Formats: sequence, structure tokens, C-alpha cells
Amino acid sequence: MFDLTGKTAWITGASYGIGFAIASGLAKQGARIVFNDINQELADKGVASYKEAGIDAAGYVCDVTDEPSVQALVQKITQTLGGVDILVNNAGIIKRIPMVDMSPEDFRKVIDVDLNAPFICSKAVIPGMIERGHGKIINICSMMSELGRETVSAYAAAKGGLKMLTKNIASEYGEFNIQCNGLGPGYIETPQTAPLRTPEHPFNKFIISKTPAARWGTTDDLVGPAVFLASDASNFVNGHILYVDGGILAYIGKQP
Ligand code: NAP
Ligand code: GCO
Repeated sequence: MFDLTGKTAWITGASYGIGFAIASGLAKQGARIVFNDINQELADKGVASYKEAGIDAAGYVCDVTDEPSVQALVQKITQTLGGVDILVNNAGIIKRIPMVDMSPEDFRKVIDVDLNAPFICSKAVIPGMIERGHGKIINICSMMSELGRETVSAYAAAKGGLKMLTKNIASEYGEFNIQCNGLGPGYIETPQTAPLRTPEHPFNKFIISKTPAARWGTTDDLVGPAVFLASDASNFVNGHILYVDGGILAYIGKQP
């Protein structure tokens, strides 16, 4: 039930980081991989990285906030590979700025990539999924889908919205055998969190004290849960946010 042979998976923003790890895991289960990045250099680098991992991934340049280019990419995937069976809305940015110092432009930019883009990409693939009678959409949520913290107001608003978009897609399209779920990573070692993981950064120790597993997550920790949500094993799981956080959301934190 975890076999993805014959399925086409499109993972957005997956030249590296969490998207790359999830795509690699889906490929190991037999899925054909398509990914996009915002510029050619990164897309080329991504193709080379997948090749190194023995994966023949198709990489395209596409800004997920731009509906015409998203629609064009989905059309190309449909013409060449028969359509998108699994969509992982992974592309995302964060801007860590105290809210009162944040410009509306910066706030909008985060909402655009982290919330509007998953709407645009899901809207582009759902008609084909309805036609083919099945589909999986996995939205990469966050601890910030549930919790707030200083300087990440836009990101938390986006990821909170993404949780509800996930539930709404599940509600609106479940009858067409489309399952839409969220994957909520805890704090994971990727370029996005690199600024928080320098040895002298107080956040480093803080997160370890807030995580029962007493460690940062790795992208490998996310692969099994992603395969589950992408496969027949989760055909009756819909509108669920699967947190992969080492227990952060269950824990008050180690007393100092
Ligand atoms: P990352 O290392 O910053 O990678 C993000 C990827 O998204 C990059 O490839 C980036 O491409 C791409 N991207 C950004 N804007 C894009 C756009 N407009 N169009 C297409 N691609 C775009 O981030 P990550 O840590 O792997 O995170 C991936 C996802 O997991 C994000 O949604 C993030 O919010 C979420 N997440 C991360 C953590 C964590 O601890 N790392 C935890 C929970 C959730 P460029 O390099 O060209 O910008
Ligand atoms: C931050 C981090 C987090 C992680 C992740 C947690 O500044 O708090 O970047 O937002 O990226 O989303 O689940």
C-alpha cells in the first residue's frame, strides 16, 4: 500500500531542503518526480542532485505565486507524464521581522508564497485529479500552524491559513477520491533554519529544551510520513495535519 509505482509527484521548491528529501523518498517508492524552482541555476543544480541520488527528476523554472506559469507547468506535466497524481506544496519562505517593523510588502510576500501559492498549485492540479478519479495533496505546514513566536507573524498567519486551506480542500474535493492533508515539520535542519542553529544562538538550546526528542529534526525524519500521506495507505485520511515534530506540540518544555 506504500507503493507509488506509476504515480507522478510534483514537489514545489524542491531543489534542496525538505522538498528534496520528500521527493527522494517518493522516488524510492516508485514515483516519477517533477520539481520546480524559482531560477534555472537552482533547477539545474536540483536535477544534478537528484541524478547523484539515482533519481531521474524533471526540473522546471516556475514561480509558484504566478498562476499562468503554474498552469503552464501543470499542462506540460499532463502532456508529458499524464498529469499530477501527488502534489506536495513545499515551496516556502520566511521573513523574521518584529511585526511592528514589518512592511506590508514583506508581509504580503510571505503570504503570497506560503499560502496563495498552495491555493494556486492545488487549483491547477485538482481538475485533472477529478478526471483521473484520484489525487493526493500534501501541504507542508509548520509548528507555526499551531503556535506563534516573536518575529514570524506573516509566516504564522500563512501556515495557520494553510492548515485551514488543507481542511477546506479535503472537505470540498474528498468525494472525488482526493485526499488533502498537511505535514507539519517541527524544527528541521535545513538552510531555512540555519540562522537559528549557530552554536551561540540561544534558539538552538531553546528548541532542544522544547523537543522531547531533545534534538533538531532532519529531513529524513519527514520521508516516512510523506510516503504515508502520498500512498494508498492514507486513502481514508483527509483534512489531517500530521505533525512530525519530535513531540514539541505535546510538551511544555524542560524546566531550566
Ligand atoms: P528552504 O531550505 O528555504 O527551501 C525552500 C525552497 O522553496 C527553496 O528551494 C526555494 O527556492 C523554494 N521557493 C521559495 N519561493 C519560491 C517560489 N516563489 N517559487 C518556487 N520555489 C520557491 O526551506 P525548507 O526548510 O526546505 O522548507 C520547505 C518547506 O517546509 C517550507 O514551506 C517551510 O515553510 C516548511 N517548514 C520548514 C521547517 C524547517 O524547520 N526547516 C519546519 C516546518 C515547515 P529558492 O532557493 O530559489 O528561494
Ligand atoms: C522559526 C522557524 C520555524 C520553522 C518551522 C517550525 O523561525 O520559527 O523558521 O518557523 O521554519 O516552520 O515548524
